[in-house]
Amino acid sequence: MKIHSAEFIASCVNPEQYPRERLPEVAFVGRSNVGKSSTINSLLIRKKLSKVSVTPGKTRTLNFFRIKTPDKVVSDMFFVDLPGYGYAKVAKSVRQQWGPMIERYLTEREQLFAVVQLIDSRGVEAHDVTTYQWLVHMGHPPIVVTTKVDKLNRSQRNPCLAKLCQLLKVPNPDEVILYSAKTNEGRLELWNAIRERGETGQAQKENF
Ligand SMILES: Nc1nc2c(ncn2[C@@H]2O[C@H](COP(=O)(O)OP(=O)(O)OP(=O)(O)O)[C@@H](O)[C@H]2O)c(=O)[nH]1
Ligand SMILES: [Mg+2]
Repeated sequence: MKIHSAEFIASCVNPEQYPRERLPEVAFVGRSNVGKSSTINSLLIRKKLSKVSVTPGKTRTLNFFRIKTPDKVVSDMFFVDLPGYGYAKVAKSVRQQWGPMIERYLTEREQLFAVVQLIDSRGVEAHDVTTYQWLVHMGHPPIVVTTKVDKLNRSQRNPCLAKLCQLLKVPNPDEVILYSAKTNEGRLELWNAIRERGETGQAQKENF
C-alpha cells in the first residue's frame, strides 16, 4: 500500500474533541506496550508519527491520524490510536478515565469501520480475551493481529498461534495476522484486511 500522506490531527479525551470530518475510521486497541503505536507507524511507513515508548502507558488519549492512499476503498480515512488497557502501574485515577473513554468511542462512533485488536504473540492475557469477546458482542469483530513476532523463533510460532486461537475462540484462525513492526512482516496482510472491511462497509452503505 502506498501512502500519499499521514498526518497527526488531534489528541482527544472526549467526543467534543473528535475530528468533525466524517471519514471512515480504523481503531487500534490492545494492552499497554503491545505495539499499537509501532504498528501504526509501520503500516504508514513513518518512523515517528505515533509516539512509541518502552514504558507502558505512553498513549493516554485517543490520537487521530488522517491517512490518504491512492487506493479507492481506503483513499481518505482516520487511524485512531487508543490508550492501552490493563497496565497496573498507570495511576488508578487515569485508568478509571481510560475505560469509559475507549468504550464510549468504540460503542458510539458511527464511522468506525474496522477495529484492529493487537495481542502480544508471546502470550494472551485474560484482558485480551474479554476485550475480544466484548468487541464481538458490540458488533465489531476485530481484525486480530499478533505483535512482535520477530521475538519468536520459527518453532514457537505455530504453538503460540494455536494457543491464541483456542483462548479467543476465533472463528477463522487463518485470518489472524502475524505482525512485526520491526521487520514489517504482515504489513500487506493487515492492509488487505483493513481494505476488505472497507469494501464490506461500502457495500452495506449502498444497500441502504
Ligand atoms: N521487537 C519488537 N519490538 C516492538 C514491536 N512493536 C513494538 N515494539 C516495542 O514495544 C514497545 C512498546 O511499543 P508501542 O508501540 O509504544 O506500544 P503501545 O501499544 O503503543 O503502548 P502504549 O501507548 O503504552 O499503550 C517499544 O519499546 C517498541 O519498540 C515489534 O514488532 N517487535
Ligand atoms: Mg501507544
